[in-house]
Amino acid sequence: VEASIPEPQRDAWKKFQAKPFVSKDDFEKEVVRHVETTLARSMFNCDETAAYAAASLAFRDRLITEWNRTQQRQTFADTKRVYYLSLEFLMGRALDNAMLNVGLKNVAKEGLSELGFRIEDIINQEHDAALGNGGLGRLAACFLDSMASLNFPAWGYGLRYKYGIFKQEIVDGYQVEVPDYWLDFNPWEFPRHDIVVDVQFYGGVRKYQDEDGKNVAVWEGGEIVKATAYDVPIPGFNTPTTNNMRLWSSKAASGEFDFQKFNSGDYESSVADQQRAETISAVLYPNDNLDRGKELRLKQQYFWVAASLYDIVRRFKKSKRAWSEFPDQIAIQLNDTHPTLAIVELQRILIDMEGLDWDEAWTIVTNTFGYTNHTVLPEALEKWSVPLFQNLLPRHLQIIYDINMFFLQSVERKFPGDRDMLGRVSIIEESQPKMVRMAYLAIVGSHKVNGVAELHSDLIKTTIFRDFVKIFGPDKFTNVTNGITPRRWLHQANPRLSELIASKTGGLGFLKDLNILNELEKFADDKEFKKEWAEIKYANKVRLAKYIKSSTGVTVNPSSLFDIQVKRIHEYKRQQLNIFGVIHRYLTIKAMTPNERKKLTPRVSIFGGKAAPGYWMAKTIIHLINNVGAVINKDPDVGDLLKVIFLEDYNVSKAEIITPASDISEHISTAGTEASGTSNMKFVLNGGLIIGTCDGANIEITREIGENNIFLFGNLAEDVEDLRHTHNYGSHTMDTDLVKVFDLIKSNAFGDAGAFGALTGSIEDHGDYYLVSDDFHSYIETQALVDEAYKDQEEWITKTILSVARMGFFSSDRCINEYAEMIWNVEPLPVEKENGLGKEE
Ligand code: GPW
Repeated sequence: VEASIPEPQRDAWKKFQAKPFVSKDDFEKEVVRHVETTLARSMFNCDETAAYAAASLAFRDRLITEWNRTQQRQTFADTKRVYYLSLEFLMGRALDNAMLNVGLKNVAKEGLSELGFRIEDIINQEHDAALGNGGLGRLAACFLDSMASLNFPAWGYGLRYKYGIFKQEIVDGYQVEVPDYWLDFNPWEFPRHDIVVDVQFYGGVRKYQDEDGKNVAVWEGGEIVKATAYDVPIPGFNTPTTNNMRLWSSKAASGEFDFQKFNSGDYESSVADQQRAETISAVLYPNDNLDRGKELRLKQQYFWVAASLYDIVRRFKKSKRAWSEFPDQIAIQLNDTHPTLAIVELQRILIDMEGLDWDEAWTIVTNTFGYTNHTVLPEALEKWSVPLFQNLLPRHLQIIYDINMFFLQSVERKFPGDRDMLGRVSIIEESQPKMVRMAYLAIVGSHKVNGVAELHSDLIKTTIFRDFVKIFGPDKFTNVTNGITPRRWLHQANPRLSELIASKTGGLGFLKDLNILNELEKFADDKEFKKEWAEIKYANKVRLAKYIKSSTGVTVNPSSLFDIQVKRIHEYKRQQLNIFGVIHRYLTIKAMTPNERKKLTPRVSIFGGKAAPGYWMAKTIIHLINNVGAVINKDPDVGDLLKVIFLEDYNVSKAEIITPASDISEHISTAGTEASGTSNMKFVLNGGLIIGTCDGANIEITREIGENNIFLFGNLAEDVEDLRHTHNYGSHTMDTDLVKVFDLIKSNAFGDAGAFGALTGSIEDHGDYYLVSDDFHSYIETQALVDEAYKDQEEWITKTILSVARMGFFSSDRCINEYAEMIWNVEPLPVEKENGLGKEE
């Protein structure tokens, strides 16, 4: 059905087209209208929740108007688009971001104030959109911000989980998980009940030859689940471009429960189908850097990939272009291996549904996809059992076997007789049961593979994907070092710092061209500037201290050195090294005379992060941190010299308060294990220094800001293998200071030591895989250097200014431009400034 309005009537449409508000009065009018109509309330019962809802709806309407125009513009221009497929989008809050990106926060602030509200209180009403675990999901969110801000025609595709990452509560020092039901009221999504895609599962494949002797495969039977689109507008910063994030929600094909069964009294099974279908998009898997191989997860992956590809292909077909032009019009980026089935699904669409031959289809497929790898940890590399696959996606498994056969034939031609090589690179692992190696499938089906920091991209080429470099040549493998959006992580999280920088660099231009920060170098020794700089840091620490007081009851002195480690809890990230270091500091303080203590630098050690619910060792680390805090925080010998804080439920909105308040932050993974890290970038950009290992992006941060401005310690990635070998087959001698720390733990100083036996044992008795003991001495010594350096505040402040000035490289805008040029081959779609775009300075 033609839904387009005929020419003669279009003038009426144009005349009455929605006009986005610009002025304070128009904003207030919209808020009052939403309170009184959409929300059916009035000035007599408008609480902060209602005011948040109305303000958000006012901004959402505005974004949707720009979203519509952006989509029309992009469709009309008909240039190449990017689709970013990610199972996680860790967006955080939308209102503050929307206000800042469209340049109307001050307008909203005054408007809300006239209506009787403080903007901070309204912003704080919002529930985080937490559809992700950690770095990988937040990277996807930063990328969406950059793609919109740079005017790239780009969509994100993901799943609309009913429950995002769980909320963490700490009860008696233990992590307790509480479901995160966030959709109660979500003004930022736009249900598209007209965009529904059928997704098939299970069933079987019937093969036959048609009249022309062509092999035909039909995937039939099984069950159908419906995918409904929910669109979330993504506003660019200071540009009308408003891109789209499309999230799919699952429903039973019938849409309703089975009335037949219901009427015959079979209540339970009448809703069972419906529930089973809705389960697909019900909950985000809470594992970070871990693959558990669960069937429901594979179902999520196919559901999301099939709906997204159907949508992408449908849009392409409207253009009536030849299939061979598909990769000229479309780039699809795979955020890790989670969407790798898209490769198989596109091949299936092209050969089974559209009738292309294999080779023609495969050329299109491989030219369309790019694959980003985010880890070398073996336990995180996805593998699916063949029997499970066979049952759920029988046709896809056949296609994978064909892809593998053609691939292995090409390897055989290149390396005749090398049977070992064939076994090593086969997409099918010949184990019991056989497994599909998703990373290998992603490599074979993409034209580019990238890692996320230089060290990591080198490591994948020399370790896990070595053979593939030999097979495809080195040019297929590249690096795109991660970045962060300075809009959220500087302008939004640290408004005062942003304002100061703007005042010295000629406005907010640095938020779109972060290299402008360079101009700050000339203020690194400027007395006045340093004073303002230090005041802002102090104010941010006061803000965090207040938050610590209100959430934990512990009073911390904002003049202390704030030492922060916030990230998912994982043995490889080594929060255990940090807490053992804290215990060592405690022992040192206890052994000192009161006079000696006076020379110490007071420190607050702040931790935050979630453990995967099934990850016992990570939960043990949380337990230890809390118990150590409980003892130290009330020890009168220690007082303000040391406080230990565990902040509950670390998430994006809390990161916005925590990040600007660090003096030092910890990025201390075992060398070679953290692919990149991105919070390292956030902390430095906010005027904090870091202590870190030579791992991930720490190395490039050092190169950019200078080695005098970072505290590096520990063994290098190239030495890890040998050290592990020595632990297991040579002699394993424990660091003597660490032994003292363990002795204190074992004396039940922090509660029943039995609770921590597995943790200390993993280091003393079970090979110390993460090199905690090997790096302990170097860590302690380097922390002592931090204490010393902090005493010279003048020098410290200069270091932080120089560091910020040199962080331009780590903007996610730089990152997106690299993807666009090296991998996607797409160009931005320039826009003229249109009506309604305020630019606040
Ligand atoms: F295992 N990352 C993450 F590679 O946050 F899939 N979750 C994950 O499951 C994985 C990676 C995966 C992180 C990396 O650990 C971090 O080093 C990196 O900065 C981030 O992805 C973004 O690239």
